[in-house]
Amino acid sequence: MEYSFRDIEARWREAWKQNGAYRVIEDPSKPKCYVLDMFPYPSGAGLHVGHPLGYIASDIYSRYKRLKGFNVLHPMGFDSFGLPAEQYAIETGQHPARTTEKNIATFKSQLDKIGFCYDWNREVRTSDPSYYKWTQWLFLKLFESWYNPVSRKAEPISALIAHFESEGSRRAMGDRALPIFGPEEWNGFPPSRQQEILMEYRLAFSAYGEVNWCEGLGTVLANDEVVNGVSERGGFPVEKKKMRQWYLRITAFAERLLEGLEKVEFSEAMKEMQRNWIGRSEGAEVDFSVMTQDGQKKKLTVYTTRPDTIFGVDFMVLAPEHELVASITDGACQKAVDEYLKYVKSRTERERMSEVKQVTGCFTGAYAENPFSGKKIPVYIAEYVLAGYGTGAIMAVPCGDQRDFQFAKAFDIPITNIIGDFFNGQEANPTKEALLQQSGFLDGMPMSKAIGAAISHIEKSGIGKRKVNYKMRDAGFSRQRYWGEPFPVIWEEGVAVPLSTEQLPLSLPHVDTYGPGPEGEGPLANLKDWVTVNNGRRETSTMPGYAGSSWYFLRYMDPHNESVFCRREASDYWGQVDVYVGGTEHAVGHLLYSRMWTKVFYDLGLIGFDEPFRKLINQGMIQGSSRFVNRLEKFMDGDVSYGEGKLLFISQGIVDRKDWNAVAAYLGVKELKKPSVQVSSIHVDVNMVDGIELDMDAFRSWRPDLAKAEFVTEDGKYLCSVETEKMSKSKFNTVNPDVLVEKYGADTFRMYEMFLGPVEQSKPWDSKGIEGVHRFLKKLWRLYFQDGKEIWNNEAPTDAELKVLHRTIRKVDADTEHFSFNTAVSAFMVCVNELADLKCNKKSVLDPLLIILAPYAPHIAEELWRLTGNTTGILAAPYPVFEEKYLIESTREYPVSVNGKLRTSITVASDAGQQDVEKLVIDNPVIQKWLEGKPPKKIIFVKDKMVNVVV
Ligand code: ANZ
Repeated sequence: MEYSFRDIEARWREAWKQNGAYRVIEDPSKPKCYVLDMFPYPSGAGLHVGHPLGYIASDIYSRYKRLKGFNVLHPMGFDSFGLPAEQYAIETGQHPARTTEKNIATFKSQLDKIGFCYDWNREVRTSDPSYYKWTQWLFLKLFESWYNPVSRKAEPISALIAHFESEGSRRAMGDRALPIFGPEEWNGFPPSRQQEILMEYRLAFSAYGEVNWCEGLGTVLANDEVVNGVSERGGFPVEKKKMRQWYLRITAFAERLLEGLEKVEFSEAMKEMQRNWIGRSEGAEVDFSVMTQDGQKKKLTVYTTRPDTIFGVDFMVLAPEHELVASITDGACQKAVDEYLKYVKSRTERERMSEVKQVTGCFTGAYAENPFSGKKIPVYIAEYVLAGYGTGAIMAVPCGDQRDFQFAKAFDIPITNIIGDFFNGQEANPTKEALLQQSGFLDGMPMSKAIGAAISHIEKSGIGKRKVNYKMRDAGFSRQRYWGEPFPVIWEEGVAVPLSTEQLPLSLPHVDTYGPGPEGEGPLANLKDWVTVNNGRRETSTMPGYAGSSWYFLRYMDPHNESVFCRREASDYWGQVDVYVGGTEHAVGHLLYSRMWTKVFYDLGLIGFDEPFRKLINQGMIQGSSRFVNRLEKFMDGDVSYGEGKLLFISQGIVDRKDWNAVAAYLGVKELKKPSVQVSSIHVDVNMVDGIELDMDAFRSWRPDLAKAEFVTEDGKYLCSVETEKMSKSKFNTVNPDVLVEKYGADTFRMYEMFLGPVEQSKPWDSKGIEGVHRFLKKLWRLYFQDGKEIWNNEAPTDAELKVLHRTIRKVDADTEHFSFNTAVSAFMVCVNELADLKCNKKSVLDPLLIILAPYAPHIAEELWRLTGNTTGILAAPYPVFEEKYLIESTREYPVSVNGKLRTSITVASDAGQQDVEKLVIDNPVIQKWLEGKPPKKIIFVKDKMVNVVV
């Protein structure tokens, strides 16, 4: 019997498929465990070795939990709507549905080769109408809900309507600035006005928002498609344009999203990223007053986290978009202000926030009055104040805030120092420790205390109020694209009317072109017949990528249900995802959205838990190890150029040493005087490099343009340079798992990926070590079969063998539970080496070893398990229980002294007592010599220490 892994693995995979080994059903008699991978976007490029890292980890954990008696849900599916498929369609004319289908088939075949225990019966695809029917349905749930600030819960919009009818708006507003009305007023509003007001409350709502409009491309662009104010593709100018958009009111959940972080096991770094994104800050809104050009006194409200610094305010800054700008600007300043506004329009929000080097702004000619000191202060506009944050206006304190300081310097504004020696005149000091000076009633107070005192004063005197702000914005939920879920709404005279459940799914209609609509809407706008319905027009945007991924973990629980998105009994049984494995790139997008959706569904009673993921494991990135060759661009000696027209590559060592003579020799240059050489470094496919040595023939046949390549080598070898980079097709550093699985088998591949290091760490890929792991599995095989002969047996184990086994069980059990898979792999290697040394071929020892190995190397484990006579699958076996007793040493060496002098040692059973020891001592030939035939006076036995014989 040989370890013919190809045959073994193919056979078992087929058998598992045939007998549905990975089918799971709800089974209340067993505890459940839900292990989930972030489902992939099926890109055209297929999987590289970086992708399966997390999948292997979760697969090991799933199998492990199964062996431990859990009913494990471990599904897989595809996040199959999205931009790349659409982009590809635009370029090639192929329908995204077709390319998506093809890509999924590739992904599945690649995944299957690695031997994952997915229940494919539960596969979901977000672009399937049977799936997005429920995405649309859940969207409508959000649309038909509002956030009640009193109960702090999402509630049906009907409850809000009832509330308006009986009480009016006050208690429903929270601290949002919304229209105030009483019940009579509400009841008197025309229906369209009522709908307008309800839209201000819905959790999925429509409003006018700014999009990146690119006239040149005739389309709306996502933020990351805009670089320095122009389109990434084509370099056309991009400007902000107001368009009707859908949003999710995630800001309503800011506080609960923060609180929820205390209940989940995410890494501290991950939690911090979410907290920063939510960006909670505590402070106050304060009203200053300002005169308009036509002589009216207006309130100018600022948001500040430092009301203690209010006596240090030297000027005010409004966001250029602030509504007061037009009415307060002085005639003399109008031209400058207009020009400045034009400049700001060309800037993205990101640029406005990040570029601090250059201070820009413009004086409006207006003055405001400080409500505390009565001081007159100039009002500016500047891009560093953002319209969308706080109130879009600030009180500027140059001694305490660096941006304000830079602005004051640039615009020559005198600076008031309220912090004494803490301010050095060279830069602002944001300290909270200084004792305040020149600060009226706050004088002498430490700043940290003054914050509270200032707020109390502000509230008491009616010039403002305490205020918590969040950086987070409501999430844009419209894309002017084709390949996404259509919105299940019809616009009837400006009112969004939802489709009924019976009308779902609203299928994505076929289009012939993927270009935008006439006003920059999505491609659906071009389908006149589809858009126009009886009483109105369909929404032509589609939902963003994160719509389908916000709830997919629920659909896996009940994937084929046609009457509900997920039966309550199913979600009650499976509950939260116990372990969620995926990359950190989804830290703030996907994870926050799915957390919000879960909270809404929980509030509405659709599910019974309000955090979707109990524990999150972020697998590290597998980086590519790129290889480069040096192409000769220019070889000059003085004015003479050599090697023109040649495609010449120079081995790395030669370039490193600047050994141009070697190149000269190759080019037939007799004597080199003043060489000047230029080479460029280009990526080569890592698959044709062994270590750093290039396979020159493979290189020549890589591409037709390289067929004539020549090489200046070192000792006949062409050596490449190496760099660690992101693994990507464009860098030619991807390694396809299929190739390694074909060469070494899935078990080796799985174990090797784990062996590379801790799952959560990023690390460069290197195929070299895979041989070692493969040898380990062969060695395991040789414990059973040698030279084609069976050598395993049914003999009873020895203490030493049991000790090796139980030490391994203890380590692998704990390591697997804690996701420390690399150390578990090492433990297996140590164990197999030790058993080989002990010549242990006993089924009684090897069986338990196979069980704990099965999560890691399922195929070989199953094969050996069956070959040694086990009749049921290894996944059904119980996980071996570690027993301490086998690790306890059964005997012990004792030093034996005679009258205090060390004479010999004896081996004593661990549980031996005084009498046993005395007998051993008296029988010992060395001691007998010292006794000279007489009985000893006394034998002193100190357990675990020593024996002393007194003669
Ligand atoms: C006076 C002051 C004095 C401030 C001082 C800071 C330091 P968070 O919420 O932590 O980011 N600010 C308020 N609204 C702004 C906007 N729309 N655009 C840009 N900046 C804005 O910080 C809030 C602080 O950022 C506020 O407190 C305000 O400046 C500024 F020594 O007010 B502060």
